[in-house]
Amino acid sequence: MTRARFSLFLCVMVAIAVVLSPSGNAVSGERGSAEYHVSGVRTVEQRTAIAGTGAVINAVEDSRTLISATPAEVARIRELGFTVVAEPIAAAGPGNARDFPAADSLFHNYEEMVSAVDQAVAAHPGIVVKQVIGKSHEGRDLIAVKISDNAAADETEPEVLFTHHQHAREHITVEMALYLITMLTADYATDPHVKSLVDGREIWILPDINPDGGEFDISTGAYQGWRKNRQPNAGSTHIGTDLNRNWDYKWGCCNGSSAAPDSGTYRGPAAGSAPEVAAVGAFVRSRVVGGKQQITAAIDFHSYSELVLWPFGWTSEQVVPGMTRQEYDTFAALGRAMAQTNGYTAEQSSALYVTDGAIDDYLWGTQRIYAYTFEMFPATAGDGGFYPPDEAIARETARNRAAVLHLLDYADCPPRVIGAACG
Ligand code: 0X9
Ligand code: CA
Ligand code: CA
Ligand code: CA
Ligand code: ZN
Repeated sequence: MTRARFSLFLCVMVAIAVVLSPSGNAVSGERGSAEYHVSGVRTVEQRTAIAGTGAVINAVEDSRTLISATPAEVARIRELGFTVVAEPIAAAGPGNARDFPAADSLFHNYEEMVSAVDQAVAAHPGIVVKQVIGKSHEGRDLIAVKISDNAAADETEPEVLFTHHQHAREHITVEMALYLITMLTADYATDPHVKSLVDGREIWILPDINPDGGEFDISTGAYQGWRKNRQPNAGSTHIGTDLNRNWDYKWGCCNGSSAAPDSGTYRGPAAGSAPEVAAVGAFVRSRVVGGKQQITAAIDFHSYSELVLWPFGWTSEQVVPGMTRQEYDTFAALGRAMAQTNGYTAEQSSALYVTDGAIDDYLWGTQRIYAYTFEMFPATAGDGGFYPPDEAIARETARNRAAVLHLLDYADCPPRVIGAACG
């Protein structure tokens, strides 16, 4: 609906004291796209066609696919011959809460995340260092936490990168970062495996690379279903770039993102146009020391669907320029080994649907970093989708402990996982 009709709608709804649906809840501006079911979807080609309209694919079920989409994207999916049915929308809560709903208070908002990091630095000064690597569009600090022995010094140890919260509504990924910080520091004194990895690696954790989107998502007391950052778009009233379509490798190449600013997968006007992507990208490139990228392995955490994904996302092919058979086999073997530990499904990311401009393709394609995407709990919309209850945090973050330690184990030489040598 138009902004004017929308305001009228809002006034009427408030006046008659009816509980507002979030699609009508624009206290802080526009909400994320509405959610739908597309039925009869069985193949990756069908999903890629649906994603090609710019719709966000949220989950893949047996024959249905759950999406977030604008009205124009829904119309295009219907033109493709699919049946698209709107999902019921949860009721909204009180306005301007600027925090998680009380029932989900264990989740960390941005300020709580920063104080948790500061506490870890204070409690373990030798092995935890905090850096500010840039600012979000709205001016929040983008934080990197380094964990290693002699953390203040740049030593010649394999470096590993964990990135979190590219997508605003995927709050459990921030909890994953805080879990890793707590686990690596608390277990350092008692667990020889953790100690040897902290001593022998330089571990970079970026707990929240889309703080503006995350704060917007919880700004009203009702989840907004927001995905993108909060950067305005020139010539459009619609806000936000999908950070995971804005990376500078085959950006916009392959119908795996949208050119429309109102889309959930809007790729931005240029690669790296989002300040958050620009800052994290510059940080990654700053880890090239003496001509050699120090970071060898990475995980970018998302939710939901319980998946371990590897590049490339821009093509359904396994072996292409930029990915040899041996490199693909390394990705697959390490990915499957990690999935063995957490029970997720392991596959090439394009087995889900084609994406372009995603971080893992960038990290591998330009930096030769063995970069994975994890889609965390839950597996299905029925178990909470993007908004699982806070009771799930402890279990579902610890669930990835062994997978993360496994990646750290192989960070000295990922191809070792298939018995291959390193250069
Ligand atoms: O679409 C995405 O960016 C990821 N799914 S999410 O529901 N968290 O938005 C999946 C990305 C898969 N593609 C690559 N990893 N390249
Ligand atoms: Ca909280
Ligand atoms: Ca060190
Ligand atoms: Ca180093
Ligand atoms: Zn995501």
